[in-house]
Amino acid sequence: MRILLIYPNIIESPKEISAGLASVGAILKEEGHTVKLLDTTFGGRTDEQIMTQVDTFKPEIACITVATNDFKFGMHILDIIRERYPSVTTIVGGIHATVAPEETLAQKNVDMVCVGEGDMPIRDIARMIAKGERNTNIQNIWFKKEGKIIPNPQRQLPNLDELPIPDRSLFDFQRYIDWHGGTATIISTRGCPYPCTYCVNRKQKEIYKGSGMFVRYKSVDKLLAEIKGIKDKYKLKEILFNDDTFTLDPRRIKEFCEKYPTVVGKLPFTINGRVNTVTRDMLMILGKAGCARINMGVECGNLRIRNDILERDMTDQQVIDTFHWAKEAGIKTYAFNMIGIPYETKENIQETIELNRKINPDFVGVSIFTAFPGTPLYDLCKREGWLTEEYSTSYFQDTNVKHPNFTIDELKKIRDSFGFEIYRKTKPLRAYVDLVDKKLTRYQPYMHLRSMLIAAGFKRVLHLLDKENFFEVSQQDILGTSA
Ligand code: B12
Ligand code: SF4
Repeated sequence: MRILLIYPNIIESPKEISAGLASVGAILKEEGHTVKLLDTTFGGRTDEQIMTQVDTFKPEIACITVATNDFKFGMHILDIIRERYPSVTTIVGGIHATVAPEETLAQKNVDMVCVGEGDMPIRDIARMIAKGERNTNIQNIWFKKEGKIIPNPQRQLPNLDELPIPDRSLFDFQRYIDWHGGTATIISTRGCPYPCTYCVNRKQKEIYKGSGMFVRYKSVDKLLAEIKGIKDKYKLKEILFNDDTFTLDPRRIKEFCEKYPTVVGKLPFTINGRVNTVTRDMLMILGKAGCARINMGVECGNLRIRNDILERDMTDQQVIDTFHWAKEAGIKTYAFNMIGIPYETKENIQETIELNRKINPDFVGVSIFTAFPGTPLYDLCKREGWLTEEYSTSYFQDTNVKHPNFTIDELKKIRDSFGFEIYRKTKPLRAYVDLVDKKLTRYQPYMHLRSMLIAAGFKRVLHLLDKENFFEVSQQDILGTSA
């Protein structure tokens, strides 16, 4: 079958492949299908540009991945494809389809929705369509029949070692690596066990209840073979693990760190950690193996907001110690923060600034709290009447929450001077550059120019001029909050 995968990516920065589509694509290719990717990450977003690609392929199945921010654009792409190719079967997967399947299936040109991990479900769907069969009993797949939704239960979650290696060749992966100044991304686990109230993992855990272990790891040997394969095929300088929380299993980390230098060699890597999963010993081992940076969530300096509202369950001392140990281990640190959290006050934000000053991270990121569907904080904001719109299309520039204690302009102002406030005493040059950059990033043409400059290697030039890597700070900022 001719299967078109669609990545309706619209965010300006950072630019990364969809590991989900790479996984789904690998399965489909293994099954012998002809697979092509339509990727809007680097442009080509007009109807004409999209249809030119579609026309050269003439798909029988269109598979799209959607997150909340690109849901509307993704649905628009399906509309224009369906208009010219009425018999194409359309399947929607990804995080938004998983947390909002009814809404997704209610869209005019959506035939099926994949709830949760799609590796095996897509294999079954493609087999069924290829045989010309009609069966609405496929686990994970929700169908539409005579205007009614037919849900199906979840299947057991797959063992990651039994899945094929994600097919990065569907993407122009070298272009992504170059855009990131030589960084290749990889996922080595799926799932995160923590209950943070703003994160979709909590909902996913609920959806997968009874379907086996939610948190799964690629075995160290398989993972290293995958990294080695990427290193041999592409030109890169660094690996970025996009795992939600890389530091969950100390024994696995130990094995990974023992083998990484021998199998992969001297290739620095960045991970996401969660303060309460990281020990001093672990950081020492990671540092020796080549871990160049660890990203960790601080989120809020106020204990009540951090632990009761966000359910982060970590003390100030834990945060301070962990950032300190990372420095001891020679690992750069990146602190994720949020402002505009429900019930937060100006004093609480000041506490966040104070805590960041204490830990003095090498990089700092802050985002304005956005409520994502499927999370307890989304339900809270909805109940309280704080949602300005269901979804925010621009997580970085805007929020869908109207905070009772702040106007959106106030929050933007605080966000723009957040880095400045933290670094103004310790790193004044970086503090001022950060301030200017932040003020400009609200203008789309600047964001565009900035993306182009990063892609053209301007970041490297800036690094030479400024050892404090200020530009990196603002770029990473846009990643938002994770572990
Ligand atoms: C890497 C990453 C990114 C990368 C790549 C994004 C991408 N599209 O893959 C970049 C940096 C671009 C990014 C940007 C953003 N991200 Co992000 N990101 C992640 C992260 C950490 C890992 C994603 C991943 O690779 N997972 C592993 C793969 C294997 O899983 P998957 O993509 O879900 O795919 C599986 C299934 O969903 C399904 N599937 C997926 N697509 C399809 C399609 C079909 C047809 C089928 C059948 C199945 C299927 O099968 C796949 C394999 O099992 C996740 C957290 C997470 N745990 O998922 C956050 C996450 C997806 N991001 C999030 C957010 C908020 C953002 C931003 C909005 C932030 C911003 N600053 O603008 C943007 C939005 C970009 C976008 N539209 O995706 C939220 C999304 C919440 C939401 N409701 O949308 C998440 C869930 C973080 C969180 N914990 O809350 N992100
Ligand atoms: S915010 Fe981070 S630690 Fe919390 S559940 Fe999500 S990925 Fe896990």
